[in-house]
Amino acid sequence: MKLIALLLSISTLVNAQDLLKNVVPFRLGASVNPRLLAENEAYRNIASNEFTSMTAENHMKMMLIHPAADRFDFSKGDEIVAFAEKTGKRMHGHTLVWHNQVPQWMKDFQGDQKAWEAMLKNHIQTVVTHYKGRVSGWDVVNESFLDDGSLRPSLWADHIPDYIAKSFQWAHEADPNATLFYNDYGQDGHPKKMQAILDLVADLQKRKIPIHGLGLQMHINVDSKRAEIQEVISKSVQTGLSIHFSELDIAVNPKNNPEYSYEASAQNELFTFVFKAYGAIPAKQQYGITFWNVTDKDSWLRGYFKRPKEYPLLFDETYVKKQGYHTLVNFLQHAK
Ligand code: 9MR
Repeated sequence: MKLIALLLSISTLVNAQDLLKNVVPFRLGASVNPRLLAENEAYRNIASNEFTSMTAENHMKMMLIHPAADRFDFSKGDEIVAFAEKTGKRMHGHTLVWHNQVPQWMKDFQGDQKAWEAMLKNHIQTVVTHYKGRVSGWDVVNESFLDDGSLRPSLWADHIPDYIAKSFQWAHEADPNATLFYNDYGQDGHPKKMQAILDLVADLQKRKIPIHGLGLQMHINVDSKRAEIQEVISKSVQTGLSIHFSELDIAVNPKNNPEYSYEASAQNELFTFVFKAYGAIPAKQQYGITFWNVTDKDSWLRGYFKRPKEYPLLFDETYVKKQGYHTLVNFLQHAK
């Protein structure tokens, strides 16, 4: 009996070593959907077993969490936080201020600058206070720059001068212990956007505005240029801030070819490159790597772009680990 128990514990240990989350020294996350967590056991098991950090894919965004001026709806965000707590994960908050997924009542809002500021401040502080102590970090401001580096026109840019700095300040007042991120995509290939983000960080740091991290979304594809990705990482690391690869996926069929048939090798190599590059970041700046969605089946790229033949993640549509998962684990085990 003792021998069987011993063999069992050895095999658990060996299997545990095969989990990606166990071969990386940083947090490994995924963005999740509360309906799938509640209704789909295979999805829930992967979310539960494979990750050490969670992000709400949609349910902490303005439109869903603040549906009317006088009403917040924390129900789905709370479900995700409860799941994260029950399964021992860190919760990352996404996102307080964005030009997208804004409720109609905000679009219709009327008032002078002071009224707009009070409205946004109330939004940020109510949400951050609700999750205080349960959410470790926040994407405070998301996607404020266009690819050419100019400030993106938005409700916030239109009505609140210096809205980025103010948002960080308000979030910090509500939870001084939260790690506060500026989050964006497409810095690789868009050097002016990257520069605008670096200039923003330098400006905030100079003014002692509390910014602690940069989220590099990493929605990349098999044609993304490694040298550009590496440059973005190096420049971001030089800010001294925490670095989060906050929404990683690697599209294999970016042009939405309906005849596309999945070929894994370029994607596997790029996943390995991304994890290797992240592993080279100083440990104290490693907030973690978060995948955007859990499996190819629930990837936003399939739904949002109506691209059925897209396979951007490490689990396939039957909830099975892909070759890329094993390649990565193998690489990381030997890289140690
Ligand atoms: O994955 C999200 C998708 O379900 C929503 O329809 C979409 C709305 O724009 O937002 C997606 O998530 C985005 C994230 O919040 C910010 N970075 C880009 C992500 C993919 O579009």
